[in-house]
Amino acid sequence: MTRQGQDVNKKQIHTTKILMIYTGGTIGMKTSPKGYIPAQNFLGNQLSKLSQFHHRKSAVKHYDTDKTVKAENTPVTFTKDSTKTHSVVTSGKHKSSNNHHSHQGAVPEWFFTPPTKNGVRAMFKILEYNPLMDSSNMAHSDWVKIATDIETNYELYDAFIVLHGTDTMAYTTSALSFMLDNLKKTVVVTGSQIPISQVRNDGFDNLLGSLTVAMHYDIPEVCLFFNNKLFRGNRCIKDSCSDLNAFDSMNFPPLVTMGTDTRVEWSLVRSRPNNSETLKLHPITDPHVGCLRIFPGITADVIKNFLLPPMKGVVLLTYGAGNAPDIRADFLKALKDASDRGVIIVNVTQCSKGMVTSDYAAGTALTEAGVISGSDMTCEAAITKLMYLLSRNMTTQEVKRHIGVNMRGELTVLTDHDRYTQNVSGDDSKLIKSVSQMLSHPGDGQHDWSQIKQCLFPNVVCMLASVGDLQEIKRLVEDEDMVLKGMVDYDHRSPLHLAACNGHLAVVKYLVQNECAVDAKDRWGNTALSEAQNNGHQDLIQYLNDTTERKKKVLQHYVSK
Ligand code: ASN
Repeated sequence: MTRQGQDVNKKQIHTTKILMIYTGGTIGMKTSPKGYIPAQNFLGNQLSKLSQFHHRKSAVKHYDTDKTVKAENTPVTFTKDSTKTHSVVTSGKHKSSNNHHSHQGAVPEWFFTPPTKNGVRAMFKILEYNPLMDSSNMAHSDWVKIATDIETNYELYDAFIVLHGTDTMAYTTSALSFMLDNLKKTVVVTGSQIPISQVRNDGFDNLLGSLTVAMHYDIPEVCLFFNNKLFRGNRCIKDSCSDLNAFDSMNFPPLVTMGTDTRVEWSLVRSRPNNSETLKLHPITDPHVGCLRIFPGITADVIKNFLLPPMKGVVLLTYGAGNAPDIRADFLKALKDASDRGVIIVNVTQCSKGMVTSDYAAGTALTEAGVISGSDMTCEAAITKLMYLLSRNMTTQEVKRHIGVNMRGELTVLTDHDRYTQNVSGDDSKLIKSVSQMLSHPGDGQHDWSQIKQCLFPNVVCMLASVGDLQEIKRLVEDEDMVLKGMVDYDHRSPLHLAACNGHLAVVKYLVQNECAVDAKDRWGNTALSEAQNNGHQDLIQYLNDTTERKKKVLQHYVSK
């Protein structure tokens, strides 16, 4: 999965070719009496002076040894009078303005980073849009332009970086994720809160981090890089306009975290499409969607008017786990009338963490009014998904069905296994409630203790599995009639995950024999096998692989009967 190069000492350097699409945003802005403004031909010039982005020695060496680059691209000149036209193919809506004469000095056509310790370096070109934009000016046609530029240059580059303003970045990453179907290359969108032109800035690290990801790893997704983290693009929100840690992905962990080491959560990365087809671009052409945040006292007239034509799809931002006033007949009728007319209404929570569930009657009433659950989608993902689906040639019923489908990793679909494990999990909230009730009514013994036991046991067994105490696990199973099947802790980690992670083969064997599911995934998508692999427990890898194989054979036998 990596593009890891060879040992640098052996001088075998792997070069990753990257197209950097520069749309605007703070990262490349400069100061003016009115505040930061986008400046044409400015960022490339800044980068060319920074050796982490443009290492002249690497560039010269490259041209001395690699003739192919010369052949397939217009030659680079590093002199002031470069007049060569850029060989990037553009979608043509805006002018591309790189490699120009500028009062700032010449900008190289190709930039070369120095090689990393893994023997990998990037060579990249900047495709600068003209005009550069503050991202608050972006419209769906701009997303289509970016997607078209990726599509047009898809075969020429290994990976793509999009430089973008932060204000609407999460909308763009979501929209790109839907439009770019069958994506097999890495697309990283980044920007900054402070321009690179300032002495203290976050643009430098964000850009270098994005380059590091794009040059080393094959992550076939549209991602967003910010403050040392790579997120899935359609899971992010901008949640701070002042912190450098401006983005978060509350319902899905980062794909990559950079500290002194770089940690890639491969089990979370979407698999590369297994086909011989190339990228397919499905442009967003229908912007007739809206977003309505409910609040106490919102009138039915406001809702009715909001849902009038030309509105075709609406993201309804509801309270908590997808709740809305269920005793207000006028409110529900306004939604139902619109839904019956074919307006698609998607339920997304106003909370930044959590998902729409059917736990409350106040949520179920919305379902009865024709509102569809958006699960744990961000508002940005839900809006762009609606636009995308409405732009495809689909019936209303098909659009409705696709809202709940996990198309690009944008939402969580609860499986039966998840639902089952929720009932037997050591969920903290249930535990705390039981303890608090027991403390209030100590005399009421038997009932409270059984509840507490039910909540505590999964956590206790997980702890015992992680320290390898097989004897105590056996005792609990026998004395307490405990069922291990489906047991998980608050991170959906089963005792099997913990035993595998810590290398306890005897415990693992016992748990498997007692129906702990080998293929169960924890909150981050890890299985017992991936835990054993990540921690180098060879005996366990062998055992779990054999078990999986055996299970497959039994299944095949069963199916063929
Ligand atoms: N207004 C800027 C933009 O979105 C904000 C930024 O990039 N930090 O273009």
